[in-house]
Amino acid sequence: MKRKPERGGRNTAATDGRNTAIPEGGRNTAAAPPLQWFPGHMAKTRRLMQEHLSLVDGVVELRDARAPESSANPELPKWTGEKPRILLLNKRDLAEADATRAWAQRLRAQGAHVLICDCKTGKGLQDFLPTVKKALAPVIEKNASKGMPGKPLRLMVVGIPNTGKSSFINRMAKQSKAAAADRPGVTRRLTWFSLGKINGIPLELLDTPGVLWPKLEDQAAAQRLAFLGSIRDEVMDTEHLACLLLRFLQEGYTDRLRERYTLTDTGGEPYNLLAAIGKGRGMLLPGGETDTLRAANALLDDFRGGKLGSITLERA
Ligand SMILES: Nc1nc2c(ncn2[C@@H]2O[C@H](COP(=O)(O)OP(=O)(O)OP(=O)(O)O)[C@@H](O)[C@H]2O)c(=O)[nH]1
Ligand SMILES: [Mg+2]
Repeated sequence: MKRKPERGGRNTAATDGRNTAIPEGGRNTAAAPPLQWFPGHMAKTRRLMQEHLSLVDGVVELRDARAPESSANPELPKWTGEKPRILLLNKRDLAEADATRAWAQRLRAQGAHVLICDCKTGKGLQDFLPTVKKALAPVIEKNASKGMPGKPLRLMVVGIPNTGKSSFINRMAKQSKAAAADRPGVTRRLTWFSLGKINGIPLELLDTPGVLWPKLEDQAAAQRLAFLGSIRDEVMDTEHLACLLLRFLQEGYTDRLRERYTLTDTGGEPYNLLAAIGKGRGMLLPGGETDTLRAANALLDDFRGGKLGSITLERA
């Protein structure tokens, strides 16, 4: 279910003034604590995933096509070692097609098995089973040579929060069994799903909760993850985040802003632009002041839901 942000609910830090310094002349994009989100359940999942890796033949990693680099977990290569890895650039419908193609090309050149897909509609997933067959050919061969040709193939589905892991499994399993929703941290335990058979060999997928890593050192990447909704909104200053997104949009997507929010001027301080968006939408507080927190939530929801059109945050 889609959340309706409320005052006093989703992050109020920006409005009570405790969490951010408000520079003279209004809020800007300069001040905010570093973005971090590594709650206890992620630390636990990280441990469990490492333990389960010995049980699987390979890994399916989901990344967000809008930020294929920032949405990669840097710890993953260490854990997976030599195991086959299939990379899904998901949410293709929300990213710019030419940019996604360029990313796929670059990642393939590095030796990865890459698919571009939309797990909401299933677009691109017709290539998944053939890719598994190709990526796991050595495993299939090894099992056969050991006299176990029908040994089930097991893949662990991994990725940072909200990249569409559970949606992917639901699409492939052709049934809605894994809980999926438009917020990070929905899946809370490791669960096996059966996918039927490839050439008579059963295929099983392990759904895992989205994990980040203990310290988001690259704060520019962390901001992109926050824009995408992979960091829980409640731990951030929503207005600050919206201002950062506006600053990015001001650099190449002013047409989208003008169109979506019927603005004539899209320049200037992002906070003033945010206020203009709120004002244009009639988002007012009881005293008549513009409700910039509501405007911030609306902008972030619009971006995440593709209402501003397809936008890629980083280029290959
Ligand atoms: N537009 C679009 N939305 C998608 C796509 N794939 C998944 N979603 C949506 O993204 C949101 C997150 O999907 P989930 O499947 O719950 O993601 P997850 O990776 O399992 O998330 P966690 O369990 O929280 O880590 C849901 O609202 C999905 O409907 C896609 O290809 N395009
Ligand atoms: Mg999930």
